[in-house]
Amino acid sequence: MVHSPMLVTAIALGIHAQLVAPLPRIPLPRPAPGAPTVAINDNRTPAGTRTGNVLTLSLDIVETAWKPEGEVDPEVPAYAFAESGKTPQIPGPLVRVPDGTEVRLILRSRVSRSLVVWGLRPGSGTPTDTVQLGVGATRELRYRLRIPGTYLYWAAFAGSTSMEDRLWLDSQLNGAIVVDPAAGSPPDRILLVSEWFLPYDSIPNKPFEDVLTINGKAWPHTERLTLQQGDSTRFRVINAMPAHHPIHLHGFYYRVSARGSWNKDGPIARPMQPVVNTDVMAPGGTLTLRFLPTTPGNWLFHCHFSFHMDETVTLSGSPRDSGTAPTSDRAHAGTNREHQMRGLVVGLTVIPAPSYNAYSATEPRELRLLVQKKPNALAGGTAAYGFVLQDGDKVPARDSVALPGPVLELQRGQPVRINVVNNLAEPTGIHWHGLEIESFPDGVPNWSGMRDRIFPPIAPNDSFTAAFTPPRSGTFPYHSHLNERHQISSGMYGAIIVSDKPRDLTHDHLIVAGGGGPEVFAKIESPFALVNGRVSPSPLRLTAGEKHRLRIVSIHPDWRITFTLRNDATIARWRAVAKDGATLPPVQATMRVAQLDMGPGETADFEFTPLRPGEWVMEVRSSDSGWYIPLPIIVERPPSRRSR
Ligand SMILES: [Cu+2]
Repeated sequence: MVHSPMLVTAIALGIHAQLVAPLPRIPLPRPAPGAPTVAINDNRTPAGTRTGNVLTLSLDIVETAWKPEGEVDPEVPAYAFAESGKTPQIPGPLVRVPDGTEVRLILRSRVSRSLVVWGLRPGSGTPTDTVQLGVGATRELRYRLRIPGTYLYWAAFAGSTSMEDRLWLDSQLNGAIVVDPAAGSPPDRILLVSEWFLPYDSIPNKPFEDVLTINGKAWPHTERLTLQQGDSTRFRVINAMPAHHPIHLHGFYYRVSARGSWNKDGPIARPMQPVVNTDVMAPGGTLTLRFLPTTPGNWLFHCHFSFHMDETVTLSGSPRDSGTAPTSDRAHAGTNREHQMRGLVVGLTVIPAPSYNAYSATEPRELRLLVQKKPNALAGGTAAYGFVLQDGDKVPARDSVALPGPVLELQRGQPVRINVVNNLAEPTGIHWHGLEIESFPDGVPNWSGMRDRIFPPIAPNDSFTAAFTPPRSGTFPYHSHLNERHQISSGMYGAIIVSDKPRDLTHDHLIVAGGGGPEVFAKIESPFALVNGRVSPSPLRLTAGEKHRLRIVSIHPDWRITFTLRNDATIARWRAVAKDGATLPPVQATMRVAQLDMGPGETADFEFTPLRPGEWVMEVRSSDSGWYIPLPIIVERPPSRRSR
């Protein structure tokens, strides 16, 4: 298939259009007449028949009709795997066996295109281990699954060389493979991420239709998971897409016990396991994690790229074929639906334990945080949306906006009540990302909270008070959790620093990289990004021979960002001390090269001791698009020597 260079770039970057005008929608292909309807696979029931250590499995590839969203949303054609004689499934049938099982597989094509199948025999690490499947062909395979882990088998049109070649018809040929250790695995859930992508070169600004799903459904139609407060929960996440995903869990940290790829996996030794609330999955990657849902209520597990969880990735509203005008529920549904979450979001409801007591606190500290708008403040003349803290009775100017938002300096263990006043002309909701607090103040409109007490969007001219007690010292972002691609891009982000004692600002520095205006599809070379609120940020001043803490917050909604601390000659070395606000255990707090790649929502703290005076720079660079913002770092002599 041939795409325009811009589209190829867009696919490669995983960046999609920022739409200003109403969406031009694309006529969708229709499923073939009589195509079987797909069954959604929750990945709980292993396929095939296992006798002793032999699994017998027969898989067909068929053309199907699939509803990745709701009942009134479009139905699209997609090839899918089916166990012979059973309903085709998206994702494909789950292959789950104990280590050492022999697989006797019959693979049959019932479609009109030749295919190539990858990953049936994972663990070898050999991506060239493929099966060619001609039109109507049958192949019989025997092999042993030997290395415990989480994997993906997948297929594509013959001639494809990677997952990137898949667009829509072959995009759902994905299935999970789990090889359990002989002793078995604790209970878990498998979440497989896939994309159905229809490019369409003749409509500028919206040259595609796209839907992203988890186990075959997109939010708000993804399976809602019910967990018990205090019950250890395990997920195996499989990314069947050629794009990264910063995977964020609200309310809790998770422990990563394995990071793999579709054909290779292996455990991380327990002392080295990252404990994080956001982790970037690689294209084709897998992530095995567990967490303890210690606080009841509604929580989210989602991709933190705004364009993987918003209207960019829904088919709702697309005409179903070229002869039909848009008849979607969205076309009839008021403006409220325009900004709801879509795509890669899973809702978790944690049922309270009998011992649960609702949060209460005495003598909270009161903060008043205004959400405001300043016209013409950003690239391209767009308005900045952002925050400003009110100091006492002095009301800030209605158009005052701090970029990034003011640092919320909180004290560990001290109750706080943040009164968020919405001075925008649109609703919002503010999320205190990474803080282990109650669900209700967590800030996801129409979701956070419990039972009949659910957080509503903060309406224009209304306010909301988030009451919580930060339990842990560290660096966290706060940001809008409504219409994120617009509101976060426009400046609705900042840092929360929770401390045990007042910070020494001469040795404790904050670097916040975030949006600098909503991106315009045709201008993706432009930064649309800010570091500490500026395109040319003010230098940080450090003292030679002394230890400094650098707190890095990556909160651009659209981009992964690479941070590199260097001078003309060399990249610096620094000591990692915290990730996502959690202090690293000593074995992980190692000296390392001062360069890292961070997705939206991640924070990382480092200790840096520059040995002598000089000029350094923190290079802040989009990992994908190449925009670059240098943050100068000036290392001065210690005062004693300076005064000589
Ligand atoms: Cu994503």
